Amino acid sequence: MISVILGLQFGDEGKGKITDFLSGSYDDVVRFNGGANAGHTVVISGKKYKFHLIPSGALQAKTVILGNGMVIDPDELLSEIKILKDSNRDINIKISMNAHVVTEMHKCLDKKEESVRSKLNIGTTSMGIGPTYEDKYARTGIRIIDLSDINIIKQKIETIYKMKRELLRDSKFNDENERDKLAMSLYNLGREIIKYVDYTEELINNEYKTGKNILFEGAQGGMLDIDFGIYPFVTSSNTISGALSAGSGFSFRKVNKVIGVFKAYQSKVGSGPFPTEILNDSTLRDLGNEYGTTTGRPRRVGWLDIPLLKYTSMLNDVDCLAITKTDILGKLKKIKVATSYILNGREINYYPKNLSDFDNIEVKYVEFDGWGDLDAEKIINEGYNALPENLKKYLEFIENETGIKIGIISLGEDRKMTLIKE
Ligand code: 2SA
Ligand code: GDP
Ligand code: MG
Repeated sequence: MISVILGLQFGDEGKGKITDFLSGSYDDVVRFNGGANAGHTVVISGKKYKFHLIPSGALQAKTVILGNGMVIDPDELLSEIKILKDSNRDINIKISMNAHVVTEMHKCLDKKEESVRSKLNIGTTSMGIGPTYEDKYARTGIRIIDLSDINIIKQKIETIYKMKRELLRDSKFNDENERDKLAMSLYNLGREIIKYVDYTEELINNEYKTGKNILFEGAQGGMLDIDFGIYPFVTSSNTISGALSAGSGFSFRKVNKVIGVFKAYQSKVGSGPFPTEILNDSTLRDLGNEYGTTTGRPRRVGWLDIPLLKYTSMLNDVDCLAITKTDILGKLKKIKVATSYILNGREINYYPKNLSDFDNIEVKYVEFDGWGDLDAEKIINEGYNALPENLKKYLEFIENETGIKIGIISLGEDRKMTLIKE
């Protein structure tokens, strides 16, 4: 079985939880986009694990692979590997030679770029993601394989510095000695990383040929996609299912199942339009503990948005939906769901592209009653029919609107609080 898991909203849908839950049935789990901007949380019997670079299947799969589409911060990578080793998890970690390297200079550039964006400030995670992808596409980027050659590292740092000199003018990287120090530290980190480096595209395809089950894990969400998200309030990579091919070297034609994860409501970190945002009321944020896994930033929260969900389900060609945080949303007495948008008096059947349209759209909602606290253990034992009627109504409404079945229902943060609907 070859599957891919994607987020269908603005990230933080609970992809990490669903990836971990499913990964017991897979041999390999592969990341193909983004970097340490991702924060994927997994909870097992109350113990919390946070993954940023390492795929969230690391607690169950035999091999985890960091594909060429990723941007990798070597310091962060080594500290995540150490956490896994310290917990005695015996796992194969493989990293693509072609993945790009995030350096301290990129993190510095991320902050500088944000400061010059002014009103169009994105609210990035400051993890150096954008500047590293910029260098990749400018063909000046440092790849993982380059870390074994100090001369190449130095040359590339000088080229990046020359291209971005204006932004780096008042930073420590204006000093040649600091750039040399950076090159040397990357070279030293490279010596530790080299043992994990491999021809990952060959590896993944060979695993497929020998009948292994492979799970691809997307980072961020459909509305943060560089092409289809609400540009420019997006991340710098493609976050949809099709990206797995370019980001890992494995053909999308062989994928059997696309699993789209969405939260029962919505959250967003960073700036930009959020049509169903709940303003001036932090109840849902507090109930759902909606704070960034990577940065700790408070997340903006809002109601589930059906036009958005239909759009990202189309882009990803979703076969099966997974809903998370049903336990949180049900605590509210009244719940709203956006069903359509009105622009200039007319219902629109597309997701707006023009930023100014977001200032003028009116959102139409339908209302549901909450379903109170969930008895997860009883529901897992007895199955779908043991769900509260109001939650069933909510789920069936979403299935009817999207035309896609909900196959996984998450009832709490812990791995075991997960219901599979046959
Ligand atoms: P970047 O850093 O260049 O990728 O930021 C660009 C936009 O993408 C958003 N983004 C995210 N949104 C939600 N969650 C993300 N991961 C972390 C988490 C976020 C955190 O799991 O909680 O800890 O704050 C993530 N990564 C990128 C970002 O907010 C910008 O809007
Ligand atoms: P990801 O980036 O999509 O992997 O999501 P994050 O891990 O950043 O954020 C999702 C948060 O919701 C994490 O803290 C999860 O532990 C938590 N979570 C996932 N599913 C559920 C659920 O069904 N109920 C509750 N209460 N928490 C959940
Ligand atoms: Mg997250």
